[in-house]
Amino acid sequence: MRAFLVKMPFFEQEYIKFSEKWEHIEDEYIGVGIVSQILENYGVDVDTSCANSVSEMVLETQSAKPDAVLISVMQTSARLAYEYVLSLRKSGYKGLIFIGGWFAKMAWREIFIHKWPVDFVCYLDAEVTLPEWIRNPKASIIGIATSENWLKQTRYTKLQLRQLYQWPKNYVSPKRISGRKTYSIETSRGCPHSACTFCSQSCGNYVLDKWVPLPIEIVRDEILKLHQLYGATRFATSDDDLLGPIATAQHRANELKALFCSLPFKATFSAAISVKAACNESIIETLQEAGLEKLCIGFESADEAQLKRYNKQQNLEDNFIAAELLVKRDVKMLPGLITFDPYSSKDTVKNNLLFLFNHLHHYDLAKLTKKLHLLTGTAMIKKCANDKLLLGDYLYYDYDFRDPVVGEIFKQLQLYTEKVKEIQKHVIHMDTALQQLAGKIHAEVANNIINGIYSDEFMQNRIQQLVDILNTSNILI
Ligand code: B12
Ligand code: SF4
Repeated sequence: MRAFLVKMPFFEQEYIKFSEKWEHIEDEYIGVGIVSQILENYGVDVDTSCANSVSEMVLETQSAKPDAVLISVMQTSARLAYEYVLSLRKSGYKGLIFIGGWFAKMAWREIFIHKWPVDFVCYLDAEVTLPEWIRNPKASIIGIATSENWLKQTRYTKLQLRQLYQWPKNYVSPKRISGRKTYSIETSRGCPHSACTFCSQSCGNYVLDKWVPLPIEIVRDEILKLHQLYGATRFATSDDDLLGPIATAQHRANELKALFCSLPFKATFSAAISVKAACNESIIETLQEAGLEKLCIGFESADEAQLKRYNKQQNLEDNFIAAELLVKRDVKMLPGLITFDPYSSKDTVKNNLLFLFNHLHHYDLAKLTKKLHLLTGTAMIKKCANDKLLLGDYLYYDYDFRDPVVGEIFKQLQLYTEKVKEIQKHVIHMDTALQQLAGKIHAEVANNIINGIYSDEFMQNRIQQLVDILNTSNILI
């Protein structure tokens, strides 16, 4: 069999141009690497797409002449994926089309309801389903829906599907390319909470016990392999929650520390942990000793009502305790803070930005306009639909703000971001102290906007101040 593998590009990646995120997390997506490796393990010839537009992708597919096109889709590339599938069929392609990835996990029923001209949609992980499909694509496989069996598949319960899940036993090391600064590794899958109203894990998580750790020996082998092949010493863990349930989080941190400290070379890693775990100083200390370089941490909100609406596992107090601890221990952070959601009030915005500036001492420009992405299949969608705030469709949902004042604040912050973002691209190359100085300027403008002062002159004045700082630092713009 010849397969053509597509990682659907994102249609919107504007923030990468000025966000500091990309310094530590590379754009490596291991889901496709795993799919590719499984196909090769079973003797399938795999071509991988490098194209960045639908027309190029169609041309590439035509010249690859595959029997099957396999596409990995995230919510943010769903519409593009739909366009590609339609264009491909229009171009005369008659082979198999197979959709997988997080969008498929969440929206597989929608794909059939809307009659996409595709043959298979995988809503479980590839390790669990793909080998059987390669052996016999005509078989009826739980986790791979077709237009004939999808209605039947909707009747499986989460519990039944979870019983199928055996990830550590069939772990597949993803296919890689050389030359990355950071390599992604998995140490676990799933999330022990799996209940946030906006997150995919709350309804697309089929992991047994909701979170499953990979045996530490497998993690070690993968790290050693990546070091030997590519000289890798920096790793980005792809786990939603590195440490799992809070009761065993310290134990897992100890295991990871023992692993990293026993490596024959010095390695560092970035990771996501829960706020609950981050309230525990001993856990943070253990991770720092293990080589933690950067922590992704989902505070999500510093506003009581919003935190409840998101159904996070931590409470407001936990957020402040964790923030204080992480700042005290000088942990580099990528804080998750979703300020704007359909129900945000002026106070929500204020509380979040105050938390960001005054407690986290974080001034990333992208945070000013951080708006909740509504993901198909999540509880938040249902709430917004009931309240008639929902716009768009399952391919890309948007919404109106319930409070028009919040809509105006968002618009003004967007306006400022637009004006300043080219300058900010220079700012991210400055040293930390200067970056903070620039951040304080952003904070000042944001504060004014929240307080209803929309002055173009003030914005221009502060932007000029920023330019002056850059010029005195010999960064010419
Ligand atoms: C690393 C990561 C990123 C990285 C890199 C992503 C990339 N380059 O693709 C960055 C930082 C860029 C990122 C950004 C975003 N991300 Co992100 N990210 C992740 C994270 C933490 C790990 C991804 C991963 O490696 N998973 C491990 C692999 C093994 O699992 P997998 O990807 O699901 O792949 C398996 C299956 O899906 C399946 N599969 C996948 N493809 C295919 C294809 C076929 C044909 C088949 C059969 C099977 C199959 O088999 C694979 C192997 O088991 C996930 C959470 C998670 N744990 O998955 C979130 C996640 C993918 N991200 C998510 C979101 C929402 C975002 C953002 C929109 C966040 C935001 N608001 O800005 C942006 C979108 C980027 C954009 N501009 O559009 C959501 C996706 C929601 C959705 N329904 O699509 C996730 C699931 C987080 C969550 N819990 O909700 N992300
Ligand atoms: S946001 Fe984080 S804690 Fe909440 S369900 Fe998703 S992965 Fe779990």
